[in-house]
Amino acid sequence: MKDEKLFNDGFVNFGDIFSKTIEVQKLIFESKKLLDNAILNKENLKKIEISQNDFNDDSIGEGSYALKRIDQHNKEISKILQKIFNNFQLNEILEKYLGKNFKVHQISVRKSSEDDKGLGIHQDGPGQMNLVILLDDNDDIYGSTVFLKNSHLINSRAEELKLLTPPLFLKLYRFCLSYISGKSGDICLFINRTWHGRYPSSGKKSKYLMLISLHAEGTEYGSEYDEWYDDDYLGSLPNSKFKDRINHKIGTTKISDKIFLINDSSSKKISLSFEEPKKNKIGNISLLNLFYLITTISIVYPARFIKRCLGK
Ligand SMILES: O=C(O)CCC(=O)C(=O)O
Ligand SMILES: [Fe+2]
Repeated sequence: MKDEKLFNDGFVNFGDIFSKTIEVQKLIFESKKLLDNAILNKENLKKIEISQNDFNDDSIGEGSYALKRIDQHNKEISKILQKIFNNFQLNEILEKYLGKNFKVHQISVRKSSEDDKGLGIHQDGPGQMNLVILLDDNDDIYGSTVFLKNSHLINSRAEELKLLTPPLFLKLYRFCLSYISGKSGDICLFINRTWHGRYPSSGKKSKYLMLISLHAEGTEYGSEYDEWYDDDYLGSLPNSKFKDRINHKIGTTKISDKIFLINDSSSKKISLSFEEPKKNKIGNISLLNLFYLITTISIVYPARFIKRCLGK
């Protein structure tokens, strides 16, 4: 049932599936506290032992902030995440989507502040999925991750079509966008091939969430802006699925210091199947997305042409 929704829409809310087994309120409290402290000390992160690479502001959209490797920075958060990723049912689901060797990479908390200007429509790496834990009730579009529903089925990627649009377009196309509605503590999942962004804030409240990037077997992960987990932190963890998933040296082949390839196996990887365009039948694309494609192309292409002419 939930599978079907995820594969049709590109995103799904599983609900509060961990409310009985994990301390959700503690996770919410500690995550917000950690990011707020980083924002407060953003000019001097060294003082609070946070590396510059772990902290993002503006680079993920003006008026928003994110802190990566939050489990390494906070023991309570780490314990709760270990419980989540060692959960048998969730592990089964994720292995079905991403293959049994899938890796967990960025575990971050993100804040959309009252000044958030939004994040333009984009896609992320092939086969990537994000696990989202809502840290606030999500009952309106403002400051929420937004999606063009079922756009993961569009054959071409947004960058191939040169359709990476600025946040301004989100307001223009609000009626085409969906967001994951839910309550704080809900666990959601999305396919990063789905065209997505973040809607600007209403100016009235901020919104936090936890974003955990999951990478499929046979794909490369890592980036020049990210740091791998410290050996000291990994060494301090009890042996578990979680420990292996976040350790980039297990089940991988090194491509470079910053990029690793995840070992492949014969297991099925549903998230990667969407990257094979022939399987994504055009009939599956909604009229709304077709409308979005046609009208954005007719705005963006001529605008770019005019800009180029004026620039000469
Ligand atoms: O900040 C957001 O809600 C969007 C984040 C995003 O694009 C992602 O996690 O891939
Ligand atoms: Fe993204």
